[in-house]
Amino acid sequence: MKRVITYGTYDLLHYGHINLLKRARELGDYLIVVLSTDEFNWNSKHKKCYFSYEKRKQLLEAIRYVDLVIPEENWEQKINDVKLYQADVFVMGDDWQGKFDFLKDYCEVVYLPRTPEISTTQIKKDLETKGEK
Ligand code: C2G
Repeated sequence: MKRVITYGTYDLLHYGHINLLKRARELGDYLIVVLSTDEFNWNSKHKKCYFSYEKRKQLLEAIRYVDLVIPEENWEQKINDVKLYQADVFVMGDDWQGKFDFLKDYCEVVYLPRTPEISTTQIKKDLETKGEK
């Protein structure tokens, strides 16, 4: 069984995330999503999530491409995760191009093209603008 692993916040889940998860899953037989906890997002990524970790986990677990959701608590856990979950492929969107090449010593590293026109930031901006009309 070819195991794929990917990381993210996945807040305000949108079709760009789904596109990524679909393609990641197609690279193997089993997809693990390591989901940033609320604390990690706030302390290390300076992101305030709209949905809590539990709600974001619930959403991801409902996606047909996702087989397992586990917490991402720090930047340093990836090597251990790849070993512990026996991941064969590490996948991220290409906004992270090159940032995780150190994992090539442990597994295949694949950066997939982002879905360009959608982002959580854009959604929030659009909602604010619409709210002003
Ligand atoms: N993504 C995408 N297209 C978009 C938006 C996001 O392909 N329009 C991808 C990102 O490249 C990433 C995944 O969807 O691979 C999750 O995106 P985020 O939740 O923004 O993840 P991020 O905050 O970048 O967290 O340790 C790594 C970090 O946890 C990554």
